[in-house]
Amino acid sequence: MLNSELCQLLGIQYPILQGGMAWVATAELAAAVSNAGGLGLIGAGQMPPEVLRGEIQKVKKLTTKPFGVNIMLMSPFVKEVMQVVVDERVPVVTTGAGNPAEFIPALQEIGTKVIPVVASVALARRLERTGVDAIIAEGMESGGHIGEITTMALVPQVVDAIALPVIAAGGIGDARGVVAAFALGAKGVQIGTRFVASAECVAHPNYKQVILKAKDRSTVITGSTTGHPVRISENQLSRDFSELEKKGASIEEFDLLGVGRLKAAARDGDVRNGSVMMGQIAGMVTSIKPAAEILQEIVSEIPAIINKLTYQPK
Ligand code: TUI
Repeated sequence: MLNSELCQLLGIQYPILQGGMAWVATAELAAAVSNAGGLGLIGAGQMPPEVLRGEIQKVKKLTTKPFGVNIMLMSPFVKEVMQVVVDERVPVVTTGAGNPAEFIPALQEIGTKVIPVVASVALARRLERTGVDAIIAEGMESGGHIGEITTMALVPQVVDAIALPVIAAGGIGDARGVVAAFALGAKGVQIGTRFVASAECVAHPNYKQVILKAKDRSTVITGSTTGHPVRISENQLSRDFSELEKKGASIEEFDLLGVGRLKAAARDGDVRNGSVMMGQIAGMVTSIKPAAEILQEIVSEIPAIINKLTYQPK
């Protein structure tokens, strides 16, 4: 039922990618999603290159299926991390938080599929000309580093602007979201927050609990004034950020407050002063399940959702 050209392109069963979330998406989660028929990804975040190599080698032991690495382009190790991905011949690379143009030729030379995340039509157009394989259009419903346009508005505009397959991301957490994304013209979806609440995800139990307890309005956007808006759960850290913004603090002051906070939340469980990145769909995530079950549930509910799209008088 759920199929598209993305499945052939990436060698996967379902056109569902797992978000490559820093400190959260490790080898265990990536392998679980890939083994279940989606595309699992390791979130490289700001990982040192040799740590990433270890994670890649672990995924290779846990699955024979295709997998990917998300490279966060603001990482201080971005060049070294790209080299590791090339050395290890990672099948798929997604990128975030910047323009990956300079890295694309080296990846494509070894046959790696390159799928950048964009938050605007302009960057989607520019990257299409560099020969990337697909584009992820990420709306501002997502957790973490975001753009300024919603998924509902961004996806159809990117679909109209380029010929490449578009993968929708941001605010998608169940079969309804998948069907909606396909209605907007997407050929696949990327799901992040819902997979954080999975058994295989290494995020600290406190972090998962924040997602399970979340309501629709539990996230806030911090750092808009610095040009790097980030969606996180509302907590002491978000209030501290908001105070800084009111004082008109510099980008340096923001960075200082932000350093190490994602790890503090995701690994040490400090959900008060740490950065609990999660998307707006956190409010509908109510249980922790194995990643394969999450994927199967989404896929199996799609036919019923499609059936309900047309009015059937009784
Ligand atoms: O990358 C993400 N989400 C993230 S990355 C992250 S870790 C982090 N660490 C330190 C500082 C900030 C974040 C947590 N969440 N999503 C993909 C994404 N990319 N969303 C938006 C963008 C984006 C924004 C602007 C992509 C390209 C872009 O263009 C810049 C340009 O050069 O045109």
